[in-house]
Amino acid sequence: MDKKSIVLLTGIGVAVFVGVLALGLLFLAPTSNAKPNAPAQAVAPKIVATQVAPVSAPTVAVNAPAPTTAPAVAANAPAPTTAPSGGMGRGRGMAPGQEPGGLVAMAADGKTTIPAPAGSNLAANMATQTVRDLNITIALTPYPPVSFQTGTFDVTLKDTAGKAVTDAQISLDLTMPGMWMPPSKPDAKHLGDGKYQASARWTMRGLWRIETIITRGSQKYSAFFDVWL
Ligand SMILES: [Cu+2]
Repeated sequence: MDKKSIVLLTGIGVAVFVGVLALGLLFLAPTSNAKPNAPAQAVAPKIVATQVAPVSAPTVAVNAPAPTTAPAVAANAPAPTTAPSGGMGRGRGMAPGQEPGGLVAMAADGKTTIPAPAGSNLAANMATQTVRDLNITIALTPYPPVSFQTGTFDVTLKDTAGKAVTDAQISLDLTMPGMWMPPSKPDAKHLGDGKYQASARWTMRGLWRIETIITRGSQKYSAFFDVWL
């Protein structure tokens, strides 16, 4: 055989090999997902929401697309009108797909929730904590927050005597404990009387951490709040 035919034969060999491989893949691929000839119903997206749904909330199998990027969150479940009154389970330890909301104040370790002070009777969209001589209260609107919508963050600052703190600079740092997210650090504007306001878009469902970064003179404060949406 001359060089030319060897090259030609090798070429054909490779082509046949690739062809067989492609064919194999073609047959294998559909079986791993769904049977191509199965009736349409069988192909219907099975949302595997490993979730103990509250009886009242309809188990909505949601927006099927893109299971590769989106976590299996059974979303858009209507918000409970009344939030659980206790600190139990609010925000912490909830599996994806469990009830939205659950705003809690978090300690700086990012793990310990700070229960609302006894008798404070805060609305569900509010949480509060004291860092040194500052009491920081946050209120989220709408509540529970809605993904892909802009949320409003109202921060109220008081000193330990209950007097409004009007001379602070506040910015927020919104992160997700579970993953890296593009930075979202809106500044808050002082509306007067120790009430500051910022807004930012919730770019994703899941557990969010809101850090309120407060500068007052030479003093710096950080207060964390977690919320599910
Ligand atoms: Cu995220």
